[in-house]
Amino acid sequence: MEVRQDIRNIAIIAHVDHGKTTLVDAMLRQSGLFRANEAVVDRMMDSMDLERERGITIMAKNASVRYSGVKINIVDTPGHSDFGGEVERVLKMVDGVMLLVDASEGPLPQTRYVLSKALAQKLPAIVVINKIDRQDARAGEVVSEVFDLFIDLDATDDQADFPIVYTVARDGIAKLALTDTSADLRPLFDQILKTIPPPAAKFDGVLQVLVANLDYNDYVGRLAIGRIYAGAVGVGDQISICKLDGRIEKTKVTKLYAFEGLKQTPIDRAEAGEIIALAGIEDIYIGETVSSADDPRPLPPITVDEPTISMMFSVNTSPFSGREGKYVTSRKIRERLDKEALANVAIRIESTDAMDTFKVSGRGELQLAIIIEMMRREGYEVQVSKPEVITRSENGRRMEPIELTVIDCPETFIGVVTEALGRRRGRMTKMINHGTGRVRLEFEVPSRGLIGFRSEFLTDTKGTGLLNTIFLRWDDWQGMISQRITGALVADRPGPATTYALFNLQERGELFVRPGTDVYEGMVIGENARDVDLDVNVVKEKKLTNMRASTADDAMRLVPFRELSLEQALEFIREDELVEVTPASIRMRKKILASNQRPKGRVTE
Ligand SMILES: Nc1nc2c(ncn2[C@@H]2O[C@H](COP(=O)(O)OP(=O)(O)OP(=O)(O)O)[C@@H](O)[C@H]2O)c(=O)[nH]1
Ligand SMILES: [Mg+2]
Repeated sequence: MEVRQDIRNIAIIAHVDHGKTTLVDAMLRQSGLFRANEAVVDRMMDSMDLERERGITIMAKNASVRYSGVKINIVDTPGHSDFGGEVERVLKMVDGVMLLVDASEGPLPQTRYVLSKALAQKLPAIVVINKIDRQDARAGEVVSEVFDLFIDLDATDDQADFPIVYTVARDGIAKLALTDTSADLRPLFDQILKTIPPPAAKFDGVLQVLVANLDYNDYVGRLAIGRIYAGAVGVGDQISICKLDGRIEKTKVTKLYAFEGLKQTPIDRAEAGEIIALAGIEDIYIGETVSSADDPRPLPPITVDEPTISMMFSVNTSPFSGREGKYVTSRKIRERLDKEALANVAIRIESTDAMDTFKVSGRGELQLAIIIEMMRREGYEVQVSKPEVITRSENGRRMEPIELTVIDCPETFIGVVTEALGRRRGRMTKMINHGTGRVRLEFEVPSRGLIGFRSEFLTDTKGTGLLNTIFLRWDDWQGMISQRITGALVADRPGPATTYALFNLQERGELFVRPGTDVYEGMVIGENARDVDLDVNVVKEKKLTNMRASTADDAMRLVPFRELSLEQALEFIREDELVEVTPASIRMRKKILASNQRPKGRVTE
């Protein structure tokens, strides 16, 4: 093994929102990549539309900066637990991590998860305590909580002897002690060069590149991103792709890139230790190895944790099918889902007994909702079922996933939250009172009980609560958990909803449609306050009488209807209902549309 001093490879990992992407921004800015007056957006790495809209990172991405003659390749990762698979696989590209922790919130479930993955790969960590500018920052305490976390995760002495850097990512400031004065990130850059080992590899060995990420570039199409573990690669070289199924495919390198700042720059040749992107290879997937043409040596494939939740995706069978989307057939849907699974190792697609239905499994509701949202923006129509947890059987016993649920909320809500989680078979395991008026509660809850919990929780805590969950273990099936206890208001015939009909229905419960919305028989148009489904006529017109009717419509004041987002609709539906998703609409419907074929009765089991 030899080392090369001119490169460092590092990933930035943390719980959601602790400031990873903001810190990468500051690092890019300070490396002199942009002209002083050049306008650059915030959170530059969050380049996908959905990332910008939601303010979260969804996919891991590469960038690089140069400091003191050294190229630092940085991988920004998502912090939301649903995208944990992204973090696991990109750790294969790096020699160390920056573990970011919010100076007020301290370590949260995903901090633990990503740290455990980094420790398992024996990566050294720099602990970065970010947001020390917060009014409620408690940096000292947070450092000792982080230390406890390392110990709890069986870190080696070396790992637990981590350096600490304090930052205000938003202002681009880093310091080694809270009392230091500093105006930039130099202390952090210096610490990276000091702590993160330079890549070690066999430079004259047989070429081995593990593909850890895929990307697309408008000019050259698909890019396979990975680190060169051994050997070197140049444009024009003959190479082989070691496929996941054991096949070896020969091809030639036509385009090779390295990361410079936010961009991929064409290069002629790269050596072990560097992170590169290869273009022009159509069928290349995550986990495959690029190796020499005549002596192919595959690296162990990438494995990530198993999915915990699944949903059925099927062809839109509503009467409105094909009205708003471009792609509606099962073949199109299957192709799109397969493509997703190739770029996203934490997703699984399976066929089912029904020809036009596919089972899609992932790490959480958000991850699946993001896939649906991307599909509808691309012009797909699809209908999806209520998310279900994946169970397994061990020695003939049915097991289900249990999640550690960490809640941070004002003291006054302890009662409602405990009660709500109790109904969902949650057990409180810890309660910490910081003495600030807020408490931290920890529960063990079956994943099943958490489906649809988030919106209830936000309502219960008047938007002030923080909720974080993470897979803990498999355990015995915890028994029945009741779902939505209200029924649905279901349209009994097609047509446009009328003000008159909606006005008369609104006292029964909350409505999801506005006057003029086209409905069909079996479409869920509202929530019935009682625990039965109710077939209703929403297209009814007022009978014309001899009386002049001009004032009547004005007098009918409608309570504002509630337009459900995709995630809210997924949380709302019951087992006998579906969400219909098209580029223009999100509708909810009964699985069985015809009223006379639907079983009637109370919806509670
Ligand atoms: N007060 C304060 N806020 C910060 C600081 N750094 C980041 N933030 C804010 O924290 C929020 C989250 O920042 P991001 O950089 O998107 O966090 P992230 O860790 O990349 O989030 P995910 O990728 O979704 O996990 C943003 O509103 C930032 O402006 C800081 O040093 N101080
Ligand atoms: Mg981010």
